[in-house]
Amino acid sequence: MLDFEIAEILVEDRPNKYWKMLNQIGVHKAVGILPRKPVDWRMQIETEPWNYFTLSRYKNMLRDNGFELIAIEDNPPMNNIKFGLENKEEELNNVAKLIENMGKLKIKLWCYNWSAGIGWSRTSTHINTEFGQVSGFNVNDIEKANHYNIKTDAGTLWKNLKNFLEYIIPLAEDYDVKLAMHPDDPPIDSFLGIPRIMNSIESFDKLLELVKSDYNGITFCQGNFTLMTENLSDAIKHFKNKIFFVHFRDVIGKKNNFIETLIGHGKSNLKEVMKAYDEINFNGILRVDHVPTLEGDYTPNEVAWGYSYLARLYTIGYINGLKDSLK
Ligand SMILES: [Mn+2]
Repeated sequence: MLDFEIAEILVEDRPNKYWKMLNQIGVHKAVGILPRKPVDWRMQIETEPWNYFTLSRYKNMLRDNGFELIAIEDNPPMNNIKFGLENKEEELNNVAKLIENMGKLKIKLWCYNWSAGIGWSRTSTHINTEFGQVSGFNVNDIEKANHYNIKTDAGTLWKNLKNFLEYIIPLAEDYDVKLAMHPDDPPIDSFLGIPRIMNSIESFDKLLELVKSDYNGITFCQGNFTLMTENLSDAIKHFKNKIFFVHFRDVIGKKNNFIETLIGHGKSNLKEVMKAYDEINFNGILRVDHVPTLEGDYTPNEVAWGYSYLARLYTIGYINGLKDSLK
């Protein structure tokens, strides 16, 4: 039976009319970020937004405006941890603080990634399509780009990930916060000279074996997993209850060259996808991921692109329709 919760990612530092619209179409849960916005007119930036007080105030702001904060999809700086550099201790302490404070505030899921150096990336940001402006990636566009100035290899990234999980999973268990690894986006072999390791079905199998725990799981970002396999619904059935969090989106193309799409226009068979979630009794958290910007739509200033509201509302309707069709 399908029993998942739709939660929307809210990146703004104050309520807006679209939050109300989300409430009106039945979305009352939120995935949050770390609230880094200036807190007063001196433009004083929140330097440690993983602290209890800051997270608590953020959670209250969401609560007072119709949303329960149930997940955080953001992290303190982690590059030193990922690369295994000497000054990683401070970063580890900050991640530990985040997990502890999330636990105290009953925010029970943390979405993180192991993309070292460079996070999710696109080579084009405003491609006009029949279904709005979308982002895309073409590896040819970065052929001549300078490489990142740190050398590492896949083995080192795996070793550092194992060390990290051995340190953080026991804390996550104590504080009842589930870890959900997001794939490298795009899931290519290396990016500007830095290997990527969370980029295949097999690599996620390996992640789950590294540290066995009910708190070690996956963010099933459909837009990435559909670039790793020809059969997205089989991948869902494969990972079963290790899928803690779903990013619902779609793409056209291959991992070296793709564009994002309005839901229903991509390469995945979404009806089969929803049936697969039904079959595994998915009861985690699901959010809409990147969407096209429709004409005149509003995209929060806090994010680059892909989070305009009208197409998100459209996608939620689409998801509810798929879900209802299985009742
Ligand atoms: Mn995603």
